Amino acid sequence: MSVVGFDIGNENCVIAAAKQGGIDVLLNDESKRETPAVVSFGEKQRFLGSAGAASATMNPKSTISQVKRLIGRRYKDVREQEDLRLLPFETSESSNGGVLIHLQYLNDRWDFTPVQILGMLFAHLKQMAEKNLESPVVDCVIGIPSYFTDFQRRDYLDAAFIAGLRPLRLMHDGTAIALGYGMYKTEFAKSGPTNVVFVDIGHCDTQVTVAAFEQGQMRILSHSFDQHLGGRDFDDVLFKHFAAQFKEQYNIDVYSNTRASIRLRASCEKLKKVLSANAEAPLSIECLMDEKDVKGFITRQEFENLSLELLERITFPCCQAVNDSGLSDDKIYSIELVGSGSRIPAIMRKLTSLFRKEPRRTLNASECVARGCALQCAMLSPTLRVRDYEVQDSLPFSIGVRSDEGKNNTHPDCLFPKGGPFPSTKMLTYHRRNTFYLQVSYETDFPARISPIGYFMIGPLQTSGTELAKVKVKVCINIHGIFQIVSASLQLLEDAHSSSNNGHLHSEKMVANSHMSNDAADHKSADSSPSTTYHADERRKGWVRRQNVAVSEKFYATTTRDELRHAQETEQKLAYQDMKVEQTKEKRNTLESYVYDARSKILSSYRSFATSMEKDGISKSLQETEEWLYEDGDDESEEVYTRKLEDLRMLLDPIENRYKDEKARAQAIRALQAC
Ligand code: ATP
Ligand code: K
Ligand code: MG
Repeated sequence: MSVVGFDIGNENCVIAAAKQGGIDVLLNDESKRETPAVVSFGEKQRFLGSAGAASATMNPKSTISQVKRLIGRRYKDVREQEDLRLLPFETSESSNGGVLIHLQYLNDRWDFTPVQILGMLFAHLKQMAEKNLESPVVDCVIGIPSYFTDFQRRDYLDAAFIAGLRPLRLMHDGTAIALGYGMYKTEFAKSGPTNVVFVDIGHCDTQVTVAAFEQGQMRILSHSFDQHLGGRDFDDVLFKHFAAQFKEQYNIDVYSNTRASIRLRASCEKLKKVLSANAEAPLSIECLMDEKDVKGFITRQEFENLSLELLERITFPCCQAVNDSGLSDDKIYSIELVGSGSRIPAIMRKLTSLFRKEPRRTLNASECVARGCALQCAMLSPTLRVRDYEVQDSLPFSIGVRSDEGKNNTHPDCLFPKGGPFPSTKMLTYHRRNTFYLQVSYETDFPARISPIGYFMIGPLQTSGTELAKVKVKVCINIHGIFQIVSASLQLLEDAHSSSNNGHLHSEKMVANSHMSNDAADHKSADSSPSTTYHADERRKGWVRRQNVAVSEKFYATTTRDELRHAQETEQKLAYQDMKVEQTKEKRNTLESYVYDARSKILSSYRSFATSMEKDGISKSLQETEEWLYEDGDDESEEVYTRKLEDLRMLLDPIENRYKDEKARAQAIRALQAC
């Protein structure tokens, strides 16, 4: 079983695999280290990753990109609407308030959730990794932005499940980067913590993480981010600039034309990259709109002037992260800049003036998230031995638990404060007569719009109904950063006589839900079933009867078990269709090469083994097949190609046999003569 890390970007995905000797980044079919995060629906099959990227301009309505932006988001959210406006495919609000993607495929109308599309991308990456590593890939660690909410994290697990992956951890991108950076740096061992700021600028977002490295361990001190600031926004600055210019100069409105918009945006992205290495760059697009060729030109200086506001905004999450870490400037050892969006030279300058220190680029800017994830996977997986190293992450948000009777708590509302370590478990105590409810939500202003996380029903309680019973609820923020109720139990004090008849005495033991389980199939927790254990309460000279209480959970807008199973079936069907189409293409190619091969053999090696009548017949058949392949037979079923091939073989096989017999005879004679 292989051990891999996935970085799913808005633009690019990277897969890294841990091996005994170190970490390798895997190559895709085009021998590239980065794979576009694209799922495209062709006429008969899907094109995933690199194969799909080319379709973005050809087939914009059926090409899904930036699916990460749609995961776990509310359709009606203003920022979501802004994102959707940039995407050319059709969407609507799903029944649970999320996004639904509509497209035409295989003569049908399909509705896909972002989770399903992400599942397709995962399945593609899984397949790629398996092909590369020549072994199954199931266990993995997947990078996620630190700003991901509970829903988004659950959605990621669901998508991975659809693809048949089992994430051992969803890991904050910044934490993965820090791990890859610090784990093998022995110079950090000696003299107290070494504090490093990691700035990751991707396609759509900017994330800043502060980490403290010590001997054998690292601690994350803070995470900060701007969810809406990345390379894409710099493309947009250029896009707006040229859209206005072309309106003036050529009298075309690219905003009114989807295809023209996509093409101009893609050209602006290229232009931006050119400006990272050159002081000026030309833009030229043939037949952009209304049959007009357009030309433009911009200097790096102009581009930087247009980007002033964006450059300024990069400083905010940096200041926030340093603030939250509680470190003074002199305690920061270095600033590491990663993410391909950070390759704009002005960003380096801006950060240098902010930190009064030039950021370094020690890490591979595009691969460090995947590498860190692979390393974490190796640490969590039993298949590889890795040195002991402790990773302590920090919560990006405060999470609170409120019960329906607010006052009756023995704990603060904000149970898991921002900046606190996780994974983390807490025991809560409630005094109740019967079923009660817990409301779990984010306590911070952000993400206020999606502040509720879930709603939990604890009960029924098997009590007399008149007395208050003590209920202990064990809750946690698990390794994925997801809130869970691990168990709930009722504590009843009984005198020694009544319960000693019951016989079994257990030490404190609870039947936990499958929450902490790593089994992908189990990641949707089932409601717990009640069961009873006892333990001695020495102090009170009696027995505490401990009875497990059922917990049922209701999350806002999540995929249900049934939906997930259905999504998995759909994925298998679609994957089967893709495979069939690929096989058909292969059969067609086999037939085509057979025709060429046979023709040349008939003219050369088989020449003297066939009568001229046979030769004429075969040549005619080959000619016919070739013509058929380019006309009526261009798009036939696998079975038809197979049959055609067999027909040709029937004609050719007798001649091939004669040829082989003759060869064998000649060889035997040679062998005899040699004795
Ligand atoms: P995200 O982290 O937002 O999910 P991602 O991980 O796919 O996205 P990256 O691959 O880190 O993002 O960065 C992609 C961005 O980097 C794109 O906007 C791309 O245009 C930009 N980029 C790539 N090369 C350069 C360059 N040489 N100069 C400027 N920008 C570049
Ligand atoms: K990436
Ligand atoms: Mg990224």
